[in-house]
Amino acid sequence: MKPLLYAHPFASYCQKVLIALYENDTPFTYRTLGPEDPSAMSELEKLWPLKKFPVLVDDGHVLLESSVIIEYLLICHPGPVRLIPAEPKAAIEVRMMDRFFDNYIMTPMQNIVSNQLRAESERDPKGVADAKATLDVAYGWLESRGGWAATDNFSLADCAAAPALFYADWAHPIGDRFPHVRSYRARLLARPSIARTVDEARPYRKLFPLGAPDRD
Ligand SMILES: N[C@@H](CCC(=O)N[C@@H](CS)C(=O)NCC(=O)O)C(=O)O
Repeated sequence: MKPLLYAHPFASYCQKVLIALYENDTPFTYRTLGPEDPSAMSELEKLWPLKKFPVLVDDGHVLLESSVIIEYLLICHPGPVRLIPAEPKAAIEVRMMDRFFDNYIMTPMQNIVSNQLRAESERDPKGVADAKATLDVAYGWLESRGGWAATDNFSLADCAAAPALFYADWAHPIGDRFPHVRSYRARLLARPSIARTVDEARPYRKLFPLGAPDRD
């Protein structure tokens, strides 16, 4: 049986896992979440009451959390692209950067986006200002490291970075003072597995509450 992935093409954490699947050409069944098929969301809720996605079901196991799902795939459905280096210290660096992209790029980006989805009376301008400030510090820290990899040693951290930087640049543009981060984002978007996730999400851009920019 192929693994079953509950996901939506426009959702950033789902793209993170889809990139890993596409990198290794891993066969899987895509259970698309969305209003067109409410039964998929009911199934997801039974598996994971918090209804966060992606969720992977494989061989009787329910896997939560994008990073854990990717680690699981590397063990149970390995392919030519290792995504986590065998060398332990290099693996720690990759996991650290994965946490960086999730916690300090993806999270503030999601905060800005979810604020915009709320009713006007429930919006939180201070929360948005804080999220933008966090993004600027995070962009600056990444800039000081020269961006990240996106090379032949493509990794879990690049899987996390791609959707995080993709949407963060829409929510709070990566300014000219961060040229390494901008070029890293462009390198990521040129990679076939990532370009594929961007293309698959294109029909849903109208869902982006800030208005998707006419680029990328
Ligand atoms: N830490 C989780 C985050 C998952 C997450 O926030 N997913 C979003 C979609 S990108 C979601 O479930 N949104 C719906 C919701 O929050 O109810 C992971 O790494 O998988």
